[in-house]
Amino acid sequence: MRPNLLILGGTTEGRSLCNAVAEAGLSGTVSMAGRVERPTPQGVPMRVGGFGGAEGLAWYLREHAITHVIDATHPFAAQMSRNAIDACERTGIPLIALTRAPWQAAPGDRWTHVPDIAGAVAALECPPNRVMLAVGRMHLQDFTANPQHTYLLRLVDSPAEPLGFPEAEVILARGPFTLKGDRALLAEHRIDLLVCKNAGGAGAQAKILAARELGLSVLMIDRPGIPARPEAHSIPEVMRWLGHVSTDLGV
Ligand code: 3Y8
Ligand code: NAP
Repeated sequence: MRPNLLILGGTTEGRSLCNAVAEAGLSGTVSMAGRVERPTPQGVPMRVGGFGGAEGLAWYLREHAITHVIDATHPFAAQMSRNAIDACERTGIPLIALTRAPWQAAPGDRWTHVPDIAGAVAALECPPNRVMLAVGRMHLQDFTANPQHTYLLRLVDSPAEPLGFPEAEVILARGPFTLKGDRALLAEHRIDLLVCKNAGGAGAQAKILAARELGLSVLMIDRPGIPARPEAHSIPEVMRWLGHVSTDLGV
């Protein structure tokens, strides 16, 4: 039985894995939730949209004769990761997560850790600042609770409806981002405070490095918990796992 992979994508590392899978001549499909209007091509066939919970994912795995699942989703895509663990337990299909370590503060960094989006909103109950919200679109409304700040919002797609911030500028951009670009952005908008998720990886890290150089304060949103599952931290590690598990499966 030849390997037939399902890659749960949506990250820089996920796209790199898809390219490695294509180069290795392996059969695979990448799955996206459909959060943005035009997902970036990933080098392997793509499916878009939810599965219908863990049960729907288990059905998909059986129906499409998937032999391996690689969860390369973003660390904040915790529900998708929980469903992948559940569905692979139900079906007995091997699962590995391609994860990236959380960013760590360096000496001199001015980070305040908060446990979640609500913690970030609570921490913004403070005198007016010039705040860059680099948290995307899905949780933006939560931040309208603090209208006293002047916001810079970075989004992938143009907002479909008014965002509800009295003072906000929107820039449309899709990462991966660069240190030069993010440093110029933060300086040009005279940002005092950066709010971001601890995504890890390189694609979103530029803003952290730029904030460090500019001596800005950072509200760092820590990751949601995800149950234990096998993890890899590099593409070669996943490719070895595929080779190893494929041998076990006699493929
Ligand atoms: C649809 C698929 C690649 C992948 C690029 C990574 C890096 C650039 C940085 C900032 C932070 C944010 C956001 C971000 C980054 C990578 C990676 C990453 C952060 C795309 C993509 C999809 C999404 C969904 C989107 C979310 C949003 C989050 C923007 C593709 C471009 C803020 C996360 O409008 C919306 O609904 C956006 C939704 C989930 C979080 C949110 O709450 O809004 N990502 N991002 C995926 C799908 O449909 O399944 O088109 O490429 C992928 C990438 N975004 O090819 O190199 O690997 O993390 N994505 C965060 O980290 O805080 C931007 O502005 O500095
Ligand atoms: P989430 O909250 O964990 O997932 C919510 C539901 O969305 C899931 O239960 C599933 O629906 C569907 N879903 C999520 N990822 C999917 C995928 N790759 N393929 C098919 N369905 C998916 O997920 P999220 O935080 O909204 O993230 C959505 C996507 O954006 C993921 O691909 C993730 O990698 C990417 N992304 C997210 C962030 C972020 O900050 N959250 C950042 C960068 C990229 P069903 O239950 O119906 O199956």
